[in-house]
Amino acid sequence: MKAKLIDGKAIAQSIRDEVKAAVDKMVAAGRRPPSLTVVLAGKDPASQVYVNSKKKACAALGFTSGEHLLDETVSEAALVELINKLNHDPAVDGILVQLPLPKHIREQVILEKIDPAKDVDGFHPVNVGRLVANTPGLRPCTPAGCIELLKRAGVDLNGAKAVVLGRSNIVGKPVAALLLHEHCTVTICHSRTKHLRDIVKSADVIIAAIGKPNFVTADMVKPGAAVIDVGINRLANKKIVGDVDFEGVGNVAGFITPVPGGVGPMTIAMLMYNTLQACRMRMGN
Ligand code: BQF
Repeated sequence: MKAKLIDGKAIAQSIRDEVKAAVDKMVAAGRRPPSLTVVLAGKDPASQVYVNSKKKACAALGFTSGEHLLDETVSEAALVELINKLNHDPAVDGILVQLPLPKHIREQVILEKIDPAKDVDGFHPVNVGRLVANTPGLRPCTPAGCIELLKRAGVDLNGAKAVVLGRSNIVGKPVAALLLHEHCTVTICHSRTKHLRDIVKSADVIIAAIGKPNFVTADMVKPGAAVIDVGINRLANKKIVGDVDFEGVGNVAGFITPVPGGVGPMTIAMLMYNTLQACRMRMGN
């Protein structure tokens, strides 16, 4: 492999160390630590793993955490009622509703009920507006993690051509906005894009968030490009792979993230960072 490996696990650990240092200072000054409450409806095994990682991360940083495990048949009204209660609870800094929600619940209805000041996933329309306007607010964790990986690996974003593969509200659209604010020239490609391979080949920075194993191959990558793989795909043999052909692309790219151990750990680290920020903002600094 020619590319420099961007170690998401190590970078996520340094961010968690920075957050922990800030929490230790708060507590030494006599204040309570940040607190995160996670709401999980149903028993999706991947969601259960994610919720447990978030609880573990809270404990390791000295945050307090709460958990509401609801039956998958929970009504939209009952979920809204719980969120209202958490919105009004002064001991709760961050509220995270684990996605995906059961199919009978409208995700957008629920996300709009969360107090924007406690919206540590950054999905409330108010925080989406702040993201697009580039004003202070809580940023979505996975997109923010992608930017931190690029910056801490020393990738020069100023004037770079960035191509985002995928146009979801959770990754593609917000990461494109963040790259724009870092002064990239940004193109979003999706399933209807014409000449996608040529567009990707022109990129200095590639963010792959489409959910197709081995979608990005070496012939689509400009030599020296930085490749961030957001994909999490489970193959028939149970192996987890990203959207990028890691072996092939690793011989052409300048920087590449692995899966697992790339963007995934950053999502959790940025959630901890957002919870600290939400706590500080609510305490008035
Ligand atoms: C790693 C997520 C899709 C849908 C809902 C570390 C995570 C994943 C991978 C993790 C994700 C993905 C999370 C690795 C949280 C990231 O070592 O590669 C951590 O826990 N994630 C989620 O909460 O909801 C999702 C992906």
